[in-house]
Amino acid sequence: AYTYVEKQVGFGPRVPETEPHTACGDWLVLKLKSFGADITEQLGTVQLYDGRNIPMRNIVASFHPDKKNRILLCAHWDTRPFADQDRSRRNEPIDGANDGASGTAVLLEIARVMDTLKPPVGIDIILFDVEDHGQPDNDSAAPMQDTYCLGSQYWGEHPHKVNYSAKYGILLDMVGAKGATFSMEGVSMQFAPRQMRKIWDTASQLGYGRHFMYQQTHPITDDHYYINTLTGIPTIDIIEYYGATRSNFGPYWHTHADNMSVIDRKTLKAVGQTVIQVIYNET
Ligand code: AHN
Ligand code: ZN
Repeated sequence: AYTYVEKQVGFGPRVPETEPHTACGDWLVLKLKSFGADITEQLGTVQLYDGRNIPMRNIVASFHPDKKNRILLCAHWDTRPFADQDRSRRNEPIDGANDGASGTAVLLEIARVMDTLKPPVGIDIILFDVEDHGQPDNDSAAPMQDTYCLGSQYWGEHPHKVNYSAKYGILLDMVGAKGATFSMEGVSMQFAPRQMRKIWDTASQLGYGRHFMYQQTHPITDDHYYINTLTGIPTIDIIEYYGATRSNFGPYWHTHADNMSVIDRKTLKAVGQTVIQVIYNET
């Protein structure tokens, strides 16, 4: 998973409408195909907070599409085009090693494992685009709603398959930072409390209790919010979030410090191993 973070960061910031974004998207598709996935690319247009319409590319990788019993795993693969939480170079895009690349990398590694050992359920991996192009905190305009998560909003309104359904979903967001802890975030607890407990209990059993805290925190408007409200698939978010205030994420969040130096293999492993255990425990 660490090498998959490195590879994505190596393309440069994966900002929509840029060459690194296209190149990384092509690589993700190629890689997932090599692990035996059926790929559906969802191309659309979304409107940003500044009114501009831009192209969007969601990547759906399905394993054992014949199986009725399915689990949805997702992350965003785009990177934020600015560093609005930083003190310098605020208008430059970030590496997004943790915010974007980490969740995508863990899902790639899970896909690689599934190529070797067939899971007992069908799996759909969705890599959402244009998650992190939300209105910056220093914007002169009044704060607006629903400016993040444009790829997942698009998918929720136009699922890649008619009547698509899954038992539940797991979103990975900022799952690679050294010493990260994951709280029981409010939207996840509202829509999928049972799945939440099952996943946290599995992490504890595997010895990853230091990363998975049983403390409940405020709701966050992340991709899982739109999956829950638009499709009804109970979906949880494994996210490094410390509650209290809206922006209480890791100190690297939306700054240039979100680069390879914050990534720790141990955190990636704790999350990946937990999700793999949950999947293979399914019947
Ligand atoms: C907000 O910051 C409004 N929501 C969290 C979604 C997000 C941004 N996840 C990563 N970057
Ligand atoms: Zn972000």
